[in-house]
Amino acid sequence: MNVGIRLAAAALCAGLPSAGHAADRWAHAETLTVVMVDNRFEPDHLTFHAGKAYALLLENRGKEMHEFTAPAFLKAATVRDRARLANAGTDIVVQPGDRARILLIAPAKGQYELTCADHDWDGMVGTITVD
Ligand SMILES: [Cu+2]
Repeated sequence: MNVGIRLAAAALCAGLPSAGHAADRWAHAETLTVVMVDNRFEPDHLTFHAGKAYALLLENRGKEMHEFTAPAFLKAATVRDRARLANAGTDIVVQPGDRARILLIAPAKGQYELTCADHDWDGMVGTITVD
């Protein structure tokens, strides 16, 4: 009986370090804020470091709905909660006055396109650099 309890406790503790490590990875995520206004991103050039964890905070301060449309970037990144992504994982929709916080690990080095699918015609575009 005692041996059984001890084994169970050992198994439980053995499971904790990895769970704690995964939580740490997100706990130390660096916040990168992008403000969306009518009709542009501020800033419109974003830089991430490959393999680093980020909390991408999107704030829509405009009167229009805006989207963070970055298909290649979002598909290549490790996104913690992919259900938050719209349009087959290619973008993040943010309603006027709303905000979205997406935890992700930046993908491989490179340049990635950023647009707002609703206002790219009006120059609501940007660039994402991963170095
Ligand atoms: Cu827009």
